[in-house]
Amino acid sequence: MTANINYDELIPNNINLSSDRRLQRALESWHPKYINWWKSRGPDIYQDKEIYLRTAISVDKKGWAHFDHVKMPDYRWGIFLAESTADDKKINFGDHIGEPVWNEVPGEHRGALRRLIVTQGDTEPASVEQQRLLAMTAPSLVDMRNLFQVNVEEGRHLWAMVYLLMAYFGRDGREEAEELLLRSSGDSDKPRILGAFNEKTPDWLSFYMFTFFTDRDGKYQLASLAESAFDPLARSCQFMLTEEAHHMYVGETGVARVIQRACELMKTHDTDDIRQHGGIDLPLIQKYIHFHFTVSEDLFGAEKSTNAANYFTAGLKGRYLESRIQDGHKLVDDAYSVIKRNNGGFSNEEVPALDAINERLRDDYIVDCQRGVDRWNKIIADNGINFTLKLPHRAFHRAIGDFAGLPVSPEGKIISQEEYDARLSNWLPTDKDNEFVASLMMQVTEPGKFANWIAPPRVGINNQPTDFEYVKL
Ligand code: BYC
Ligand code: FE
Ligand code: FE
Repeated sequence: MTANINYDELIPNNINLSSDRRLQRALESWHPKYINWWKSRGPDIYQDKEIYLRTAISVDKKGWAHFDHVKMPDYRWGIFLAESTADDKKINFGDHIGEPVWNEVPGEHRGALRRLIVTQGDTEPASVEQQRLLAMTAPSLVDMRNLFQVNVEEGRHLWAMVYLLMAYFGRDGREEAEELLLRSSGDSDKPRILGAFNEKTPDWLSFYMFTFFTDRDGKYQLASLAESAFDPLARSCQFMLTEEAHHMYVGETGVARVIQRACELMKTHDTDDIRQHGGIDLPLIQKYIHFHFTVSEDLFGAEKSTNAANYFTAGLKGRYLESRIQDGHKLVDDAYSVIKRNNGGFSNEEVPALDAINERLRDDYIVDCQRGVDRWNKIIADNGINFTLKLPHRAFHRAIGDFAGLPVSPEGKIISQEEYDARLSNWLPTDKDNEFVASLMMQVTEPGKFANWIAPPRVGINNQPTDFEYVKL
């Protein structure tokens, strides 16, 4: 394993793949199936166009990226693990704390690890499928390029999980690798595993919200898996996290630019009703936040989870930044405060910390989301406009866990089902809202030009100007 990536082979890697003929053959036989999947269920158009993409050339913290125009099917998907931090790396939580990390899968944890890796792997191609049609309505070339960059990297994240399955799970692993290409986002027979990955991403506001909120679940899940005692999983996830940062950046700046444009239109036309001027109004942005935040919250699982407790105790999946937490890292006698339903309202309750692993990660996630929302609100305030975007109460619009199906307002009030149903169209995008957003989605392909509903980005990609030819059409 080296920092530099070998590009001389069909599958670029830093794992010395050519020395393991069996694994190399397994991956090489999966490769054409992957390309097939990419061509039939990846980006719908522009597969033959040159896109200004970033490719990993090293797993070093600095200078790992190389930028060039490439056609997407020629993108070098490969297998990159972060370098080992120490020769004598130790497990840092759970029952096995202090023991050396594993380079093989212990028999007793095989099923659980496989399940975690498959669940993680399943989300990656799912998101590519969800975003398949977006290029057709890209608001600019730089946005189209960002979409494709996210797509090829999610494809690579699938490779990362498929590598683990094939290298460490034998025949079962090879079967799971096939299944990852057979399940399909939104399919009624063979859907993707987790709820959010079967939703539609029909327009660019949804895309930015998805990359802000749902890719951020990716950040927190990957960070937890990066703590794993199973070291190949930990190091795969560490490198994936470096790519994840860009996806969330695309989401945060995308929403920020929609907000900026909304504010400009409000000021120019001296009205809140900017739909007539082709802008996306702030209340509609709020509705999109409600939707994408809540389906992403569900991705953390139930508030109390014995699955999560077992993963932690076994050392398979840790907490966010586990080694920075000041405690014994075993949690056997610890408590954690969890929000519960209580007489028509909510209150906090101490529960065994081991059972609350999912909830704790969701807490970390919500804090991170709020920081982004604060930065969006600063744009509104800087424009002199009196409006505040908010994250809804965590019991609002949930489908997983204690609050699933509970009629709760975004402010956190439990209301009657009738009132909830009557008011839902004020809180979540309606068909009419979606149609309106869809009506704005018109492709803009002239370099340096942007659709009317979104402000240009402040900076281009890799220090290129915003009118650079990011996609050669
Ligand atoms: N939808 O005990 P619980 C990313 C099921 S995103 C459907 O709480 P657990 C990316 C659950 O399976 C990161 N079902 O579950 C982002 C369980 O079923 P069983 C993805 C759900 O296992 C953007 C039952 O409910 N990575 O990378 O503790 C673009 C009880 O739940 C859902 C991972 O998720 C749901 N939302 O927690 C591209 C990491 N939630 O056992 C990529 C790996 C729960 O009763 N996965 N269920 O049949 C995990 O760590 C865990 O599977 C979960 C669930 C945290 C997801
Ligand atoms: Fe990913
Ligand atoms: Fe991502």
